[in-house]
Amino acid sequence: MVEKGHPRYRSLKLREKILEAYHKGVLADAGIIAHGRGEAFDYLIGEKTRRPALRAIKAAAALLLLAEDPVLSVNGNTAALISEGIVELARLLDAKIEINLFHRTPQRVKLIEEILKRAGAREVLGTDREKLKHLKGIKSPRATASPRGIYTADVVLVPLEDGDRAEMLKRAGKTIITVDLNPLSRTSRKADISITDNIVRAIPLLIRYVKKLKGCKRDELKKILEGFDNKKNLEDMLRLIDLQRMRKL
Ligand code: PTJ
Repeated sequence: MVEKGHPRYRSLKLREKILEAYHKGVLADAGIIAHGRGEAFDYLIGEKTRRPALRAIKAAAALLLLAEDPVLSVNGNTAALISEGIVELARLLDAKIEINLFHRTPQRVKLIEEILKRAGAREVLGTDREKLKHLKGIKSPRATASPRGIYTADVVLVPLEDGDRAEMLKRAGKTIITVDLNPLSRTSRKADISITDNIVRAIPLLIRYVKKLKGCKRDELKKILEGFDNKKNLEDMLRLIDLQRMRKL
């Protein structure tokens, strides 16, 4: 039982959630390690949404609203931490939700589908009832996609994504948004928009921005996107976790 006054209260509560999901079989073994890596980066950024992340969230909201066929990709960690948020975001954007697992097993697909349905999802793509296709003929188990989802999507939100998969999505011509606490990861560097923030903070903020920008004209949304530079934004984020400077604090 974590005490509310504990300085790591929120972080420890997330750990409990992750461990519970792991014991239920929702998470891949590697999901725990990935969470630990995320925790370390979260600690370094001060466990709060920093300005560059907010800029990326605003740009992501604009891009998702401009998209013709947006898809929200869900893996084990995302389902364990923020399934209700994903479902609400999909509803606001009229986007599809697709299960996309790096360590895919029929049992995990089933459990994640149940979680998403319980969270209110009407339809979940990427299950074993569908015949998945390979992105642009890339014959890799990392390149599978639902023919009605990621395969035909123009914009894909892929939180906590593995670098190989992110590369394949780019090779298949997708515009990708990621949420990844590690600004140095291959995924953060490959993505068109990288939100360096904890997914439990980023998705509610993304929902807020989508609601705020929903009434904007396409030109206004395009202007927001034009003013966003992902490389510069990642550099700004890295400067925030400059350890040399932190030591002097
Ligand atoms: O459920 P599966 O089978 O699809 O597997 C999912 C994992 C996460 C195991 C798989 O995609 C993987 O191995 O990912 P990586 O390569 O470890 O990358 C995950 C990234 O997410 C790392 O850069 C972490 O720092 C980051 N991360 C972890 N937890 C969070 C996070 N980013 C944002 N919010 C978090 N809560």
